[in-house]
Amino acid sequence: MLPRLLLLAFLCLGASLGCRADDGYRLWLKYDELPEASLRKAWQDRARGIVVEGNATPTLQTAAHELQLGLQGLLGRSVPVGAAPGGKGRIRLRVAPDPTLGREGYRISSQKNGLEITGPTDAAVLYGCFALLRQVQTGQRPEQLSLSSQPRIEYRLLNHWDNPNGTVERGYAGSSIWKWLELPDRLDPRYQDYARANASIGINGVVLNNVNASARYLTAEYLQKVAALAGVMRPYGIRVYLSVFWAAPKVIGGLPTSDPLDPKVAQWWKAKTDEIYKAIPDFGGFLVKANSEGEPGPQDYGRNHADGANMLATALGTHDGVVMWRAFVYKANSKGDRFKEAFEEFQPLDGKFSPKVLVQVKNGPIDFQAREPFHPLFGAMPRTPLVLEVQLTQEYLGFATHLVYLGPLIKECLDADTHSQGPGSTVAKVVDGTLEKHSISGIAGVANIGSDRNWTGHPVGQANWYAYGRLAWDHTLSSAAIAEEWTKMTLTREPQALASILPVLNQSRDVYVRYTTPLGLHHIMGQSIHYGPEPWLEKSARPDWTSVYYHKADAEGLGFDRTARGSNALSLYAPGARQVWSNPATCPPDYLLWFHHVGWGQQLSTGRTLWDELTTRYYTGADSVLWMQRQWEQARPALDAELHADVAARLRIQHREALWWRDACVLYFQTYAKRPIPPTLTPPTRPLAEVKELVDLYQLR
Ligand code: BDP
Repeated sequence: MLPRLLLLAFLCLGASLGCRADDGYRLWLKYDELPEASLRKAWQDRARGIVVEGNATPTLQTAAHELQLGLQGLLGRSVPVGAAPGGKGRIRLRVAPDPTLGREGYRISSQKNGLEITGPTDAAVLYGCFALLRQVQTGQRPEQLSLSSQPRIEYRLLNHWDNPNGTVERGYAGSSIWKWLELPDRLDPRYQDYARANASIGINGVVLNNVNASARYLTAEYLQKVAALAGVMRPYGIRVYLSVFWAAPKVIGGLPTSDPLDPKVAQWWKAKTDEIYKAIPDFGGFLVKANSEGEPGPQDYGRNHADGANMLATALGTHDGVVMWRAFVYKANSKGDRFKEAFEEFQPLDGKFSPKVLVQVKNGPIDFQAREPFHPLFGAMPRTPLVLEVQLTQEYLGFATHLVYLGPLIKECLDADTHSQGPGSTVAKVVDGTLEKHSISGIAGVANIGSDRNWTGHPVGQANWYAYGRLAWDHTLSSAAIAEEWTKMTLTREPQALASILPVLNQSRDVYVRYTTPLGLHHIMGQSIHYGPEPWLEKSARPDWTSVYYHKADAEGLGFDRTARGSNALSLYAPGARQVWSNPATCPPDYLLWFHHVGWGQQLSTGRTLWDELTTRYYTGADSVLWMQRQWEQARPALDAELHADVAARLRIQHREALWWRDACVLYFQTYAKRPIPPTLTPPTRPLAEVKELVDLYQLR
């Protein structure tokens, strides 16, 4: 009797604590009891027990355990694993060949006695279990449940930019979650929760370390640590990968060179690769940043990117791994337009890469700006599988302070039409391999994850991790549908609160663009740390790290002329895509200053002059943050108090900083435009000099 009472007391305490203490650790895998009794009952009838059929592999056991954990929480009663196969209300997990599902697709079907989750591999069944939990969590009913889904992209990776010393390059959520000093002896329980979260959205690979890589990861000592992490990930269908330092044969191999065509170098990589596969038989492969931003690479020896990538592919030999070679390059002393550089280096190499190589391309041609046109390499390398790289960590989007839901940004790139094989040749079809008939395909998200209790710093940063995974699995999902799923699983299913929160998520990226870089402005942020406005920046280690290089403000107007009269970067796009942007009169305003130098007094398609439109966007953008605050406030009754207060506080900072961006940019560009702020707007009350000082404060100079 006593234990029962104690349990009751614990539950009561838990329930009362539950009113305040949502620290975000559980992400979208909340599994709190469904509030609706009838819904609970409907699911309970179909979920009395879980049966694993056939060989209970570690992944199937993991799947059964997760399903049990989830259902017990959501339905508020015990759901045993291993219930009698003949019993009613059982959920059967079964690996079964199904040529219509690919390797990782699942099927959930209602049966007379319950439900069945099947798939051709145990990982597929695991994905099916998470899909079923998602149904329950988002409040769907079980009657006539029939679902099947398979991923459109094969390699769905997170890229961590984590360093051996625990720092995270461009990380804003604490330090690295990988505790290299403790590995391989101690496995932080967090690794498993990380793996659960990834598996729940179909991520099947993680690159553990920064692309600006340390050679240390390839030492025998570190490979043991990597192997320990691989052991945690394996039951979740996740493979580990490493970023490699090109000069490793010199730094840790004692060779005098890293020339990819030197037989000793090739032999070193071959032996190293064999050593890795001995420790980690399902190792995923290598990610390489070479001859970029000071990193060494094959060009140091007069070789090209294909020489380097192919040598590594040869080292992989028959091991089941791939090389992801990054196309994020721009020459150290370039005089041209940085927009064109990756294209000029990589496009001529199309057809020269070996079959195990994928070239990894950022979504846009410059560098993860709040809005970029799609990278011109998409569609222009039909004989090479291209990995789309997007950034989830908000390096250029307000760190972990600004609420910016990235679903629309990722989707905008995936949906962009390259016109490479006529209309409808979207980036998504290039990336998933269907357009150019590739047998391998990949997508990578630069992780926004750190040691903060809630993983991502900003609570809504979790939605970006979630949305990335869901789009990597199925790029045809809408970003709004994903936002709704995430919000229901993570925050609330209360209809009024949803009606307040969802527009905030869906519009947040556009709002951010408006108060930072409207009309196609780009790369005008604070130097080095990439935070806050610094449009006046004119001196840096290289011209293409300044702001004036990109906005080109002068007495006449604003914007980078990339037409034939200017850098002609537009010529890199297929005619159909180019046509959309090449005429300033018809170019969508969101991309205008990416491609055109436009006169201050020029009338835009919006009916306003450039100057008036620019200032109006800065003002409406900053004002929209107040709207976001009001919407968030309305959702308060439905949300955990602590979480609500946290986001509300961040929104206050966001508004202050939106005003900072607005005033900095409007006042600075006014020094060129020499026009008054439109009469409907209230001019900034502080002078430009005062705003400039704020940057110094943030940059800690
Ligand atoms: C830039 C980041 C830099 C990264 C680089 C990259 O500022 O820290 O190393 O991208 O992607 O945006 O390699």
